[in-house]
Amino acid sequence: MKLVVQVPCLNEEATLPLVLKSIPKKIDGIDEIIISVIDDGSSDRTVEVAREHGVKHFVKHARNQGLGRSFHDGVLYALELGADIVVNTDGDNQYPQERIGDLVRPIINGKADIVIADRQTHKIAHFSTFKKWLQRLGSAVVNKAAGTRLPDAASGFRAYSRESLIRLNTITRFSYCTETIIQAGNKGLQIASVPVDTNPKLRESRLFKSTGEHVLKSAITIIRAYIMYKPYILFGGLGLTLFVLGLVPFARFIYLSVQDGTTAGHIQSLLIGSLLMITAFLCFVLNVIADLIRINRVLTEDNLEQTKRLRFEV
Ligand SMILES: Nc1nc2c(ncn2[C@@H]2O[C@H](COP(=O)(O)OP(=O)(O)O)[C@@H](O)[C@H]2O)c(=O)[nH]1
Ligand SMILES: [Mg+2]
Repeated sequence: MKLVVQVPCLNEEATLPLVLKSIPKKIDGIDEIIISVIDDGSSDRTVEVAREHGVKHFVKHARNQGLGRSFHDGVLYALELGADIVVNTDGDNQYPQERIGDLVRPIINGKADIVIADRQTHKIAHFSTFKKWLQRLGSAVVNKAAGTRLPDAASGFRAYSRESLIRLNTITRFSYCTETIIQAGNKGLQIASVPVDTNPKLRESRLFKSTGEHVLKSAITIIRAYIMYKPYILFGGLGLTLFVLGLVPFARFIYLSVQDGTTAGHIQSLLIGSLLMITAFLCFVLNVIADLIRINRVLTEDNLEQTKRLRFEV
């Protein structure tokens, strides 16, 4: 079994040595461990530092492309190297690389396709109560969309089997974390969780400058995932709500018109009711279109899966 440990890096010269030194040299059940560094347009000495620490495999972006794209390119590179398992860890030494052996175990034993390290965010000292609560809420929403029960959906310390990587197609550019879970859940892949203790924080998150930005970007990713995988929940739910709301003014119009023996003075209700009904109808139409596009995407993804199998066959 070949394991590729990939480290996406944007200016990580200070912390990368700690990460590289703590990646195990030997893991039971793994014959070869390869480290690959994805340099996402770093302007510091990240690449030189990695070389000095023995890294031989690099994916390089001349310009910053974002973590999502870096993950995507790193995965294709690892598959080209013939990886059976790909572990992703961050360059800021947030995650305990010593635990990579435990992370890959369920995949080696055939018990999981993807393993996500649970950072046990409720125990992290530097997370505020609000951030911990957000973390829980975020994970709950992702689990709902994916049909999973994972404690920590935003963790970037993960192991993926070759099979899962052939089936996943990430499109988000800023982060792949929630997207891969929602896709994997909807494709029936088995996702396991392993509790880990995180290392002390060495620097602020660069992915999100503020909690507000984090919430907004995560919300957009999750809404998009719903539109992609469960359009009926969004459009169907909205359409049904508007339809029921539209019935109220209609009922009012009919009731008052019969009682007064004239429609005069009640046309406003009819108008509002019609408007709500038309909007509800539009939602149902959108639902049908989204579903048709979803069917198309399934076919395209099937195609991509076959292409990847041909390309990465070892
Ligand atoms: N490739 C790439 N990596 C990034 C970018 N921003 C952050 N990273 C890397 O992604 C990982 C996580 O970033 P970090 O700032 O620690 O965000 P956190 O996950 O919120 O702690 C680190 O290894 C960074 O080097 C980016 O724009 N591109
Ligand atoms: Mg970090």
